[in-house]
Amino acid sequence: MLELLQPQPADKILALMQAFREDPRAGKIDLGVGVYKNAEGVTPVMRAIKAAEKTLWETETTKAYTGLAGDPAFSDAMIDLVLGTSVERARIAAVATPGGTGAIRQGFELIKWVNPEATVWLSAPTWPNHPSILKFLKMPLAEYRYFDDETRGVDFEGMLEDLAQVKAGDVVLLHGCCHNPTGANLTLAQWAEVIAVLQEVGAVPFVDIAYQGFGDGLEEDAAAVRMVASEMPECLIAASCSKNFGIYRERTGVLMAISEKADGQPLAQGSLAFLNRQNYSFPPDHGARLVTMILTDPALRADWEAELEEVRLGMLALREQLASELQRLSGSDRFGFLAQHRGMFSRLGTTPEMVEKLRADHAIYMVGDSRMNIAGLNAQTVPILAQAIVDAGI
Ligand code: PLP
Ligand code: TYF
Repeated sequence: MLELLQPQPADKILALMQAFREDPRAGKIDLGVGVYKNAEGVTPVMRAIKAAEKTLWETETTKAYTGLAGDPAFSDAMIDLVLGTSVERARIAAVATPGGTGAIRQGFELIKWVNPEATVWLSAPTWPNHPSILKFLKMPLAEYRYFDDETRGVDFEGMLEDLAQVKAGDVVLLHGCCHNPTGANLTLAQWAEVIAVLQEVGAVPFVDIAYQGFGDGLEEDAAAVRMVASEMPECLIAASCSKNFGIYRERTGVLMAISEKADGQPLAQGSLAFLNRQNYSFPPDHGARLVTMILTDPALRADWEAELEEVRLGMLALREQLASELQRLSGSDRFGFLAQHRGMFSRLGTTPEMVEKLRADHAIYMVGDSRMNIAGLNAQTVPILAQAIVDAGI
């Protein structure tokens, strides 16, 4: 049997992470994988997580199974964080999943299960795991225009034109904030226009939110998903706790399914729990429990929010420093988009050959599509990157 397996292409982002580790050059700069790093290049355990872990160690009395949906208190806390009061609680079904990826995977399986013909529409470009999972599940997928290579902003007209072609019952996957890989995001006024088109064509939105708190703030970053959830009859949401709680390896996420009416919720809830059972029975608990403790304890929550805000403002300062350094060195405003983009990533907008040249000549690692992880920089490396970009003639 096993001899029938075919080798599969490597995940380019993870392959880059490995290549960086193996590069012996001093002063190498890692702008690859999307993991937050502080100015010392460390991905710290957040203070509130450490405090919650200590309390958990002291107070946890059992590690017996939770439930197929995970601990309902985790779902409640995450619904509150992501959706606030935008949607009637009784309409929302939710289950814990292994990370945001697990939520996306479960969401895709739910779509395939109920409507195998539904096409899932992805932004061009998007996080590579979106198309990869859809292809693996043999689900129909299509792309809508999203990024404008010239302006490095959103090609909004193209996006609306493409979304107008979506068939009723198709699913449109949207990044809730901090678009990966481009860093270019819709304004709230543009979200309202997108929602109007989705309503008109009868599409189901699936919002992937993996960076809440990394863009404009916890509440601000949730504004779009709240607008979608409150105005569309139905909606799926995959939320990740990996980045904003810094618990990448704990695999903590949630899948929400919002039914048109509250009487549809029990069926959706039962179906999500059933899907969990088919794939792994019970979702991981440790990270979910820490998140619940933090979100429901006022002191822990305040400390978490304060640290997250430091992280967010640090990335924003790096964006501004890089944009102004590039303006100074190039004498042009063409890199101003770096200060406009939000989240961890910006797409520089250059060729794979230039990306390779930066790696070979300067030990600067970015993804082949010229996506940079801004958090991989610090105040000392920003001028080095800016000089390398200008020297390469980008
Ligand atoms: N969605 C997007 C857009 C992402 O960038 C990520 C990144 O890791 C995820 C989902 C899933 O994250 P995780 O599975 O680590 O929670
Ligand atoms: O886009 C990124 O870099 C993050 C981390 O298979 C990541 O989302 C990258 C690849 C992958 C899983 C997570």
